[in-house]
Amino acid sequence: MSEYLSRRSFLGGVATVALLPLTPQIFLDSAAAATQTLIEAKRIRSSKGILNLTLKADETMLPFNGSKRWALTYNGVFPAPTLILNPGDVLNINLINSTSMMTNLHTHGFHVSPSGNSDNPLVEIMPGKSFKYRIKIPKDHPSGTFWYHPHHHMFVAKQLSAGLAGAIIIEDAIDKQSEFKNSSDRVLMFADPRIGKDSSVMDTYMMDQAHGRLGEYLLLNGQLNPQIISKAGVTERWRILNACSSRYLRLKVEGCELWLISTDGGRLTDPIKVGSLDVVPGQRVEVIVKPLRKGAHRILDGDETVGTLNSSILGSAKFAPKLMGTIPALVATNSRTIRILGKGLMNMGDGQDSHEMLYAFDGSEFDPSVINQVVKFGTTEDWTISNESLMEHPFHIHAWSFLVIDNGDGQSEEGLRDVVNIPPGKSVTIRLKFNDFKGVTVYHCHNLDHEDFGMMGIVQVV
Ligand SMILES: [Cu+2]
Repeated sequence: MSEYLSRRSFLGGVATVALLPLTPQIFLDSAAAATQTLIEAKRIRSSKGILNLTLKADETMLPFNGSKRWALTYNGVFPAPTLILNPGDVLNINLINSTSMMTNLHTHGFHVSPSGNSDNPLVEIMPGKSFKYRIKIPKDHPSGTFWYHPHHHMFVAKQLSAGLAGAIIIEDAIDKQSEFKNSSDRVLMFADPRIGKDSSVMDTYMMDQAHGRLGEYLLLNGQLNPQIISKAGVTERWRILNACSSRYLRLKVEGCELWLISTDGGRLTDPIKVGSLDVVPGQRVEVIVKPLRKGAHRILDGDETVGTLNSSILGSAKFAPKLMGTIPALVATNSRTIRILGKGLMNMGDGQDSHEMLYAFDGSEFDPSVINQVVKFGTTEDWTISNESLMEHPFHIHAWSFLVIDNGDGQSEEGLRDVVNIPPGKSVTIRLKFNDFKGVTVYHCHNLDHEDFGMMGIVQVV
């Protein structure tokens, strides 16, 4: 807990004054903001095992708080459409790049091939060009909340924070059971875009990137402090996604019980009651929200109100599903250590930061021609990521989710993850089974400015 709080106070205090703003402010009309009802992204469902979709990445002026703000979007909206798929489906996406930068697409959390025109982070789509993705989802793929966003090295933080992101839901038979089916099933995408009238919102400078860029406001589905209105007899089921480039979230809902039912990689075996939700950049959690009284309940990130739940019902709404999920029991036969060297940022306490400029794993910045880790297909490995720096880094690997064996405090964590926080001065051990796919993919820091600096490596499964 202390690491999150220290980072929050660190970023929320001295540092942000120096970092913001870079662009002309849009002044906020809080009265107007308070009356907005949450808008959820359009849902596009697969049919007969296929979902065909064209996504156009382009510059867009989005409505914001009675005015407009500049953004990059897929198909002119933020959040981009939510895609609903079943295990065994094929997802065909024709991505048209109408931006002025190179881009590509990552299906974050998917256990699919990382090669060819599947979830390949090394694809390059030049401005004005398009690329046809074909992503085959295995028949035994877990149900869960995943997402899509660009992944071109050196452009990830600016493109994501400017607005290129959408959710993906994989549904299985259990989602169609009444307990899950009779729920609100909302996607809540948290993002903190910088607010301005032109593309200068993407401008940054070295210290800004060293911290990881933050936006002025934490928005919920692109809205400032929206309200969620619950319906009588409908369980509030929230799929929470941290789509911020760098911001760590600690979420609570006043006057409500929170029951965690899924982490990044799928459902838990049983719901777990939690007091708050730590969601680091890139992570997802799925929760059941049970109000303990009728009326308005503030949704908080730390002490800040980011939305409201208006409930006409009490928490007596039952949620006791017969089936949840299965967490694999894995035994590792090999282990390796990846080191985060260099001190990173140091708060000198006088408003100044000292900075050791090394954002890399094992001291080597990302080089697309270098294979950093070679793993034997079918094996299960323990990876220990040791953080010798003074900063937190959210560690992410593509294509394979993992168990957290040691979270840095000697404790394991529930559920499957594909992003895990590595606290400063700690070592975190994750367990991964490299099954189903061979090929090359990446692991990286999901503070995306760090990734763009070179905090990324290549793993090859042979
Ligand atoms: Cu990092």
